[in-house]
Amino acid sequence: TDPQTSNIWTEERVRSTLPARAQDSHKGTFGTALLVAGGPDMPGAALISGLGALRSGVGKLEIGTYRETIRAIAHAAAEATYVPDALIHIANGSHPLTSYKAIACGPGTVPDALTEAAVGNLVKSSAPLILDAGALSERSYAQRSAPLILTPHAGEFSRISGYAKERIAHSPELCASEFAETHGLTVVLKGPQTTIAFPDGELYRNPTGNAALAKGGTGDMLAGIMLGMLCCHENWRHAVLNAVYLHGACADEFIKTRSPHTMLARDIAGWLPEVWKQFE
Ligand code: NPW
Ligand code: AMP
Ligand code: MG
Repeated sequence: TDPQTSNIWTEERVRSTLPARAQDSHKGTFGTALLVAGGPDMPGAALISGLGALRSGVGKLEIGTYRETIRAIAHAAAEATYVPDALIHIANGSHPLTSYKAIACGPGTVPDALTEAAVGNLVKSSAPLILDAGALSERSYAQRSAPLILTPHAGEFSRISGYAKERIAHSPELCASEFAETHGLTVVLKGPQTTIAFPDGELYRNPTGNAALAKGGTGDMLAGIMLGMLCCHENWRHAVLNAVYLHGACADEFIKTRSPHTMLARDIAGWLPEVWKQFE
């Protein structure tokens, strides 16, 4: 069993940490988020994560993706602006990263050399950075002052850590916190009970969510929600924890009246306004 004991991120903690949206604020108050997501074969991941971010407190959202993906999704995520061929421009250093409040990379991207090169430059930026899905790889992480947050499921976590899947299944909390402390980053180890391990050993278990989430696209949605939350929370740890909590709470709300078999990842963004309000 894990020597480390986790806290549960409770409803009370969510209530006390969700930010207000100040009456005198403007979009600049919340900043611009960059979401690098989607590929020719996976345009939906950019749309799903984009909707998650747009629903979660950003000031402005830029979606960095392929030109054909922009054409495919722009009508459905009309509030966002777009950075064409972002991976290429980030990888070769021609897209400036200095103005972003937070960055997420990975939903719907493939873990190839181009993504690796882009991630290498994203890690050098000074913004809080979420790496998910295709942006997750076995690599070393240069020291950075802003938070680095990895959001793997158990399969991805095994791939990036080298830990056996059996070990992760048996001791998820120990594995997540060991990796987080060793590499000085935050691990959101996703699963039926998501574990959140911060680099200083602080450890939480998320109590929300259900098997309606066991479906393609839900992780992409979480990455987007977390990106948006980083823009509206002052405390980045609260943003991470509240994103995981509310993502699961939306699925819990869904199955009160509908079959878990039928939920779409994008339904989470549909429920979020009502569910978030319940905790404000
Ligand atoms: P299994 O299934 O037990 O044999 P991959 P991915 C293992 C994008 N998407 N949860 C599992 O083993 C993503 O953003 C785009 C899940 C298998 O070997 C990524 O860019 C969508 N898997 C890309 O697709 C909608 C677990 O891990 C491997 C696991 C690939 O992402 C779908 C799966 O990992 C998707 O989100 C667990 N708890 N435990 C879109 N609409 O555009 C072990 N595994 O191969 O990285 O596949 O997660 O689907
Ligand atoms: P991904 O595998 O990246 O698409 O992410 C899947 C998302 O759904 C994560 O947030 C998981 O925690 C969540 N999830 C998947 N299966 C379950 C389940 N059986 N119960 C609760 N949450 C789940
Ligand atoms: Mg995923």
